[in-house]
Formats: sequence, structure tokens, C-alpha cells
Amino acid sequence: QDIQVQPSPRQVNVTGKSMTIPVAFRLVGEQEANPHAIALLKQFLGDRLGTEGFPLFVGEKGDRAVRGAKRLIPDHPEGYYLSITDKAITLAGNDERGTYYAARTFMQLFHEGHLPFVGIQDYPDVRFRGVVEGFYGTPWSHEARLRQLRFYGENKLNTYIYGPKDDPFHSSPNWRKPYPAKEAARLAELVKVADENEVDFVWAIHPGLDIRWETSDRDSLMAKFERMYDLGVRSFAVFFDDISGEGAKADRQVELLNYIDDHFVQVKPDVTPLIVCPTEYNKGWARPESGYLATIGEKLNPSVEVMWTGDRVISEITREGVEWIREQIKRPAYIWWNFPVSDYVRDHLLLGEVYGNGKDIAGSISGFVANPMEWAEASKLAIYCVADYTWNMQSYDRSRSWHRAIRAIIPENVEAFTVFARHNSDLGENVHRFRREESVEIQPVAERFMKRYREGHYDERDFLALQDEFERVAEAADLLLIDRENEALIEEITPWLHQFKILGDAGQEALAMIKAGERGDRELFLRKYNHVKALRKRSYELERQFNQNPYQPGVKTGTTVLQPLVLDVFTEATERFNRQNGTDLPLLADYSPCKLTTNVPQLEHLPLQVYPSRVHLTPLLEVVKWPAGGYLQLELDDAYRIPGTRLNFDVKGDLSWGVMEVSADGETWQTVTLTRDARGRLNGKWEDTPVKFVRFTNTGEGEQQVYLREFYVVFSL
Ligand code: LOG
Repeated sequence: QDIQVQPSPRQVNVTGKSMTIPVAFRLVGEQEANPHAIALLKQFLGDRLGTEGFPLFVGEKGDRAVRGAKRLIPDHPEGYYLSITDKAITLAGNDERGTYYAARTFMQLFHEGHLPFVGIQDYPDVRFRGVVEGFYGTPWSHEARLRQLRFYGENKLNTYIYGPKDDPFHSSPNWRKPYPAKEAARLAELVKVADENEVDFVWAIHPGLDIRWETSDRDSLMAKFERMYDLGVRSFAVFFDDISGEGAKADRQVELLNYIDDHFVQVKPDVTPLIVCPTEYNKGWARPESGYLATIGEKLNPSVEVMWTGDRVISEITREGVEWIREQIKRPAYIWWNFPVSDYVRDHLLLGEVYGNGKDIAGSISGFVANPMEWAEASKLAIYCVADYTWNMQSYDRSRSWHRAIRAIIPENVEAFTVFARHNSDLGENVHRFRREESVEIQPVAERFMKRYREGHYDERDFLALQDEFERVAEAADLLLIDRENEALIEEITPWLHQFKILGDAGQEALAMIKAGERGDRELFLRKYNHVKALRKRSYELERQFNQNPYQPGVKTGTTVLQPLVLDVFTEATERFNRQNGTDLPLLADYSPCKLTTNVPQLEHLPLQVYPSRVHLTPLLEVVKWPAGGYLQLELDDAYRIPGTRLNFDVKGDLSWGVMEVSADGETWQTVTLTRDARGRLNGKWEDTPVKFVRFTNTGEGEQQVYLREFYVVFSL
């Protein structure tokens, strides 16, 4: 008999036998056992619980009720032993949380009226497992957070780190101030629900943007932590990511952190070890010559946990990588995994499988938390898989876990959601160059089909497979749009569902163009041709209507395989038609009138946002290290009269180290005068001559550290 327990338990002994679920249970050990485990069992068993009935022994190692099981309990934090026999059920934790997890596993074993006879010995691979709400963008809602905490309890995740970049009371400007009453009450409720679900609620502060290394700011921080303690918070973190200048100094940071540790964390007996996110938080940014990580390693109190995102901001975590950082910081790293966070590709959904992390890193890390999307429900897919992975790495199976995750999140619409998710997983070109597989099964079919179609003879089976997939796409969109089972999820993804529907329709109609062309049915061909063009226009409209954030506005779906396929089929079919009929039907151009060139490493893969009246760079969230001689250049497809440019590095004072220039031919350049406006933006204007190139160069002696908030060229085509 198949035992499905999430996350996968370490050791399961099945007998193959089972019993009918007893009508009545009798709890033994209630007084001594973890009250959260007891509350959970009572709620779950409801009417079946009484003073008579099948014995259910519950407790922690040392408790009387589970004395018989003592030697069978794994000697690991959060470990438990669970047994079901024809005589009794035992749920025995190595500690309080272990008992709670035993209860969770027990609940999952109830299966269509039966309980299997089993013995399970189980414990997690990674000490701290969970989520860091650490993204830029709209923070999760209170309701979404409550749902998350329950989800973590169900999936044996024990950590939720609260650190949304856009909460002004977490970061600047208000990190020094207490929360307003209403928000404070909500946070207190989150702490309570986290507690009930055996999740550590970690409250993080992000003071580095404007911190002054004075006692007054230190006191403000301590006072804020005290206020949070009063609200019930017992776990704390300090984030120093994405800052530069004064706040980024290692010795100052360490001084503050040790002070917090000595005077707050260590003196309160119920506060868990402090967690810090350093400024050099990935290998790509680590600079031995700065001495930053060495200072952390040598001077930071050993009990403080240090976060790390891996070899890059967004990367797969490897054994080699975690061993490297362990050497530097003289302690195992606490992994901040930047997946499925999408704050740098906001027009995409990241719904793919969780893969790429080493299965051999458990012994080399102290924690592993995932940074999710601003879409809380949609993020559960990846979070479920992270729960599975961090609990038991060796038996982690990416595909099995992903399929189970879908079943857990939307059980009545598994088929449709699977189709949607498999075509919404890649990120497209992005600054971090992090990519994910997408449309894996259909990709080789699409490639083979296009190749043969261009050669003039495709396989009918491939055609049908593609047609079938596009049908499924359209069907899935409709089924999910009317789903009422997980409304919060559907609400988040609705813009993408509309786009997905259009994609499915466009794919089917583009394929229909091929058949109409082959039959020589000009009228039908033109109808399908016009329909695909209309759908394309609808898709553009959606892009302008939904998800209008200033970073990557719009709604993209199926970008890696399906969208290009529709375009290829449309183009090839139209070109053929034009050749055969002597017509001149235009193609769908996927052409950009603007190109970016740069020698600033961090900007090399920055996508451009091109609109009819302006071109701008995708703003960057982190600090840009701009070397001397570093330039950034936009090249238009022709010379245009351009009303102006705008640049915003978020720096105070004059920009003496750089120069903005324009040119019509790329040879003679004209310097642009930049004037600061009230918001610190630099606006450039020049003589009313047409230009084709706009560039900005660091003409100074040294590297500059800036935020790239805006780089605009406004023009009319
Ligand atoms: C930020 C984080 C953001 C993520 C992805 C860390 C430690 N900090 O580049 O807030 O969500 O990358 O964009 C980060 O990852 N900065």
C-alpha cells in the first residue's frame, strides 16, 4: 500500500496491513504533550474523541504516555516516532515540535476509511526551513499571510521571516518608528497563528539605507525590537542587503549586531538566535579585498546566523558554494534562496518545478528559506517543494513533488493547473540571467515540426500534438477562470489566464492557417490570418491593462516555447501564402526599435521597455557598481527628434563624475546639460536635432555605486 506523506519521511516500515478507522479514540498524554499538537488532534478527530476508544498515545520523549517508545524516537531536533498497530497508536516527539509533526503525519495517513499499520521514524535534514517574505513590490496581505502560516504548519516548515522591502516600518523611512496600532494588532495575530502552527515568526528590520552609527539610532533599533517583543515576536533578523556607503561597513554592522545579540537576544531567555543578511550576500558580490566577509567571520558573535543567496543573487545552491562561504563566515550559511521571487521579472509567473539545488548540502547549511513571489497563493507551489526538499534531500523527486504540490493547492483542477504551470515557468531574458525550463514535453515536437514544415514536409502526428496542446491551453484557461475552489489563487493569476486563453486560441488559429493554405482556401486562410492578428492585438491590450507596475509592466505567458511557435507558424504560413498568391500580407513583427549596449557588467542583460513614446531601462533593485569608463548606450533604429532624457541614480548632490551625450551617427557627440528636478532626477535637453544614440559614461577616476532608478529616452515614432 502506498503511503503518501508530505514531506517524504525518512524511514517508513509498512506492513501492508491496515485497519478500518476506529469510530472512537482515547487520547493518552494530553497533560504533558505539546498543546499545539493536542489542539490539532482534537480539531481533526472531533466527535471521534472520548474517554473510551482506541488508545492514542501522545507526548514528548520523557513523557509517561510514550515511555514505551522511548528508544525508537530519533535523537534529532523535531524528530518523531509514529506507530499504528492493531493495539494502539503512538505519536512520540523528540521535542515539542516533533510531536506536532507526528500529529501532522498521522492526519495524512487517514485514507478512505483506513489507517495503515506503520512505523515511521522521521526528522528533517535542515534545521530552519521556510520562507522569507523579502521581495520588493506589494507586500502580502494579512489574509494571505494567515493562509501561508497554516500551509507551513501542514507541510512541516518551521520558519517565516517577515521582511517585505516595501513595508516602510521594516525599512526606510520608518524602521525607527513603532507600527501604528492596527498594523501592530495584525502582526500580533500573525505571531499567534505562527505559534499555533509551530512556525517561528521572525521579524526583520532593514535599517541600512539611512542608518547613522550613533547611539541614538542603536537605541531606536533596540526600542523597535522591544516593541516587537511586546507583540509576541521571539525571533529577530537584521537585513543589510541592497545598500551602499555608510550603512554597508562591516565593522560598524558587526558592532551593532553584537550589541543587539549581547543586550537583547542573549538576555531574553525565550528569543532564538539572531539572523543577519549581510551586504555581500552572494559570491558574485563578495570582494576579498573589501575584507567584508572576513570581518563578519571573525568578529560577529558565533551564535548569529548569516544569510547567503549562493554564487549569485539568484542561483542554484551547490555543495561547493556552501563550503566556500562557510570558510569565510566561519559558520554554516543560512540560505536565502531567491526563488520563486519575481520582483525582477514582474510580468512573468514562476510556476515551474523546484530543481538545481544540491542534494548533498544538508550538513553544510543551518537554514534554507525561499523568497517568494508577491503572489502568495501561486508561490505555494514552490514552497511546497522546498518543504519536501529541505526535509529529506536524498529522496527529493522534483517532478513527484511538483505534481503533489498542484494536487495540494487546487485538488479539483489538477489537470488544468498542470497545463497552465508547465507553460509558465521560465523568466525570459533578465538581469540575473536565471532561467527555468518551460514547456518541456512539447518543445522537441515544436522544434521538429517547424524544421520540417520549413522544409515542406511535416509529420501529421506532430501537427496534431501541437494542436492538442493549444486546445488544452485554451481549455485550461477557461476552467481555471471559473474555478471557485481556490479563489485567492485564481484572483492572483487571472491576468495571466486571460493571456493564456489568447495564446491557446492564437496557436490553434495559426495552425489552421497552415491547413487552409494547403487546401488553397484563400478565404479561410484570410479569416484565420485576421483572427491571429486580432488576438495579437488583444494580447497587447492586456499588456497595457493589467499588472501595471513601473518595473516590468504587463502579462507574459508561454514566452519560451509556445509564443515563439505561434509567431513562427504564422510567419511561415503567411510567407507561403504570399508566394503562392502573389499577395503582400504583412507579418507580425517582433522587432524592437532600440538596442542597449554597455560595459557595466551588472547592466549587460537588462531588458528594455519599449513604448510608442518612450524607451526606458528596467529599473534595478540592487546597487550598481559602475566602473570608471563604464558606459550605457541606447541606440535607436534611426535618428529621431527626441524631446529629452531622464536619469535617476538616487544620489544626492551633483553628478560630477559622469557625462550624458547624444549623437546622430555614433561619431560626433554632443554633451547634454543635466538639470536636477525637485525629486533629484536629472533631466537632459539639447538642441532640437535628431539623434540616434544616447549614452552616459562614468568619466571619473573611480568606481561609483548608484541605484539605477530611471534611464528614460522620450521620443515619438
Ligand atoms: C534582495 C531581495 C530581492 C531579491 C530578488 C536579497 C538578499 N535581497 O538583489 O529583496 O527580492 O534580490 O530581486 C535582492 O536577495 N536584491
